[in-house]
Amino acid sequence: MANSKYEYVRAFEQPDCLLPNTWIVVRIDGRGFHKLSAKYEFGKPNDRRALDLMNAAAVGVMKELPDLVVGYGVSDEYSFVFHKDCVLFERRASKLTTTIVSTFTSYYVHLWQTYFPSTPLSPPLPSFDGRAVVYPSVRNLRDYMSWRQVDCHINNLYNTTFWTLIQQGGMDAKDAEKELQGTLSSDKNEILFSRFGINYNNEPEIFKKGSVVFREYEINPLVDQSSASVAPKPNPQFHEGHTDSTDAPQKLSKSAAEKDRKTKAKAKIAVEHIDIIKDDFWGRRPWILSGQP
Ligand code: DGT
Ligand code: MG
Ligand code: MG
Ligand code: MG
Ligand code: MG
Repeated sequence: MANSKYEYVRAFEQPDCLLPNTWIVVRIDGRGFHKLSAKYEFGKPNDRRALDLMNAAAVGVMKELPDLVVGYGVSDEYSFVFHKDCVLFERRASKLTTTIVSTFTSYYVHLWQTYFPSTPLSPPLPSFDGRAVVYPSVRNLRDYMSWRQVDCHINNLYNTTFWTLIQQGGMDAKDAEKELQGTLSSDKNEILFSRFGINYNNEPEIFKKGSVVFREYEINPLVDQSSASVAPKPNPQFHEGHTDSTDAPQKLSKSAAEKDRKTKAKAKIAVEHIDIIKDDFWGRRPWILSGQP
């Protein structure tokens, strides 16, 4: 690019690179989805079509960004995790976040018709905000994921009971809210069961647990879960010079990186509604945290 007298303005651009060697989580959230869910008459408290659409958009994001290792979605939000060794866009927060937000939004709008064939979109169109947060350890990252899944459970139990009191119990919103004030989980389970014959455990997993998206390879049933889930094993494909005793970002040799890229591109993206709090999920899929297929 030719020099011009205007070029000095470039110095106004501030760097926003995220701390190296940390897990990057980009969480996006639907803007004004309270209103949007009313406009398109989403089922209450959960609309299966809306959740399936969120998941389909997340699969699109995972396909386009092979640096992502896992995602977790609930309600109108999705968290996407970049591996700690990721160097995409020099780890610039704004580039990572805006790329995810716009890719997700594009898929969401593009796929809308598939999930809501009889309700075409009209302005104001769906949009999402996003933020990037870094977590320095696997423990912190897993606690973040657990936090979102516990949130899903707490909100879903509340919302399920609230809407059952209204839809089947004939209460208005104010009375239902009053009824639930100060109740524990066990009280809500009891209300559902004794008054409405609903066993909360039998509610759909997608509502109770949210959705986790990840690249699927052959599952390993015999993995020692305690070690695999907390400390990913080093991969023999790594160039020499990388030793376990340093915390330097792991760098693949060129041929290994190419193979890695191909394997990731070919991998099926799985969407599951399972527990991600316990070790089992991570232990059986060591490639998620190791970042290597
Ligand atoms: P925001 O994020 O500050 O722009 O505002 P909202 O309205 O998006 O609020 P948020 O993100 O805290 O809460 C999500 C809203 O979306 C909440 O009002 C419930 C609604 N929503 C999400 N999924 C469903 C669904 O499956 N069914 C129904 N009926 N509503 C849903
Ligand atoms: Mg928000
Ligand atoms: Mg929202
Ligand atoms: Mg939300
Ligand atoms: Mg450009």
